[in-house]
Amino acid sequence: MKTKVLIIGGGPAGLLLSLLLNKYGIDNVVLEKKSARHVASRIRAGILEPGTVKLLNRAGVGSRIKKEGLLHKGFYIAHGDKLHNISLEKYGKKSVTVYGQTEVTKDLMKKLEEIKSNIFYNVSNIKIHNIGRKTKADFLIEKNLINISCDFVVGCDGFHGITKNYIPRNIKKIFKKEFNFGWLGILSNTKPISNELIYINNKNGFALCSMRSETRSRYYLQCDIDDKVENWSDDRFWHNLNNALPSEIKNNLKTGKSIEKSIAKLRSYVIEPMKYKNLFLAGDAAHIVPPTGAKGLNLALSDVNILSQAFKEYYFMNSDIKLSNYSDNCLEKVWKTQRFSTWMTYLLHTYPKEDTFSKKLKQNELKNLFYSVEAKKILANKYLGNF
Ligand code: RFL
Ligand code: PHB
Repeated sequence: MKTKVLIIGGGPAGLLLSLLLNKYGIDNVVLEKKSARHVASRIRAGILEPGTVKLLNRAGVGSRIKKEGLLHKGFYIAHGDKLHNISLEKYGKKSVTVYGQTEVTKDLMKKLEEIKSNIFYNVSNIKIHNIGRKTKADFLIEKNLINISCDFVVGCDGFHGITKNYIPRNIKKIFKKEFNFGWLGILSNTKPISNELIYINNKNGFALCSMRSETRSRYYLQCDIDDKVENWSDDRFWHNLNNALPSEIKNNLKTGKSIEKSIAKLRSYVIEPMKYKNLFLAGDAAHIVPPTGAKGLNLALSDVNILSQAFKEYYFMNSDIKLSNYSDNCLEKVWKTQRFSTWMTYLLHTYPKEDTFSKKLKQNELKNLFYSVEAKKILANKYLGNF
């Protein structure tokens, strides 16, 4: 087999890259480790920035987002039993769209199937050879060994992928920070507590009331780093969430059986550079941000947008300038996003062993946010993706 761009990983980043390259007429192949069914059922992100919606529209997968996505003109921060509204419309003149990553993934898979693009699922043992020139890869599908040669390899294989290991140790720099806590998330077919998201900071730590539709809710609670899902019955979850809510909305909480429950450890991670010879990294393969600002998916798709344009310029305008600048271009936004997501995480969580001085500083910063128009303007614009 032969292709121009070999994409490892068929999550949202890999699928969108494939779709954009197909749109430009650039031959590509996607290799995904899991089954199509598994990929289409993972529960992850929920918030799309306006720029991400525009990009998905341009790729031809915007119609269901337009029909089913919920436009949110703002969100709330709850602190000290009070709800404070952060208006995206007033301070940033735009809205975010609530539309699950699961649905984005399904839309991309459907479109790629329609155009008969080359995606292989259940692939294992991918090995890449000769990075730089005459690059080849081999992989297994149901015990069959398949060889493929390509011009470029793109690692869209997420945080646990293999492609980043092909950047030599003396070239790559890794910047990482583990937060000493996680998010316990549940999904339930219950009416959301509010028509806008509520980020909560109170004495028990962080909680988040989010949603996937008008009848499906997504809630999170801060948990210990090594807590286990088995420790959390639905009743315990609803009880603790209820305790975290400001009094004025406690009565609105509709509880029910959870249809998914999982724990995500919070971490920040960046690899520099995001390219090595003809190998490029995009999305979670190159960077992880803590989920507090809802940025991971948006950032992953932004990388892919930049990379697809660089390939277009390479194949149709005979220029590799954008490919050469890919890493620097992406990293600028990556670090701005890290700064925002780390700040939002710091502001809204209770850190283990936080001293009273740090707690006071945090309360003061939250107060400043609620009463300063300038501070709200900055937050609203960053939440909208205007860095
Ligand atoms: P993915 O989605 O991890 O996809 C990687 C794909 O690569 C495959 N793979 C391999 N394939 C072949 N060979 C191998 N050796 C492979 N190893 C792995 C995997 O099976 C998978 O299909 O990365 P991608 O595409 O870069 O997408 C990134 C996003 O998934 C991620 O950034 C977001 O989910 C982060 N995130 C959020 N982002 C937002 O923009 N808004 C949000 O509201 C938001 N909420 C969240 C989040 C992440 C969370 N968790 C789970 C940490 C909420 C949570 C709880
Ligand atoms: C979600 O709905 O999963 C979600 C929403 C906002 C965040 C993170 C996750 O900041």
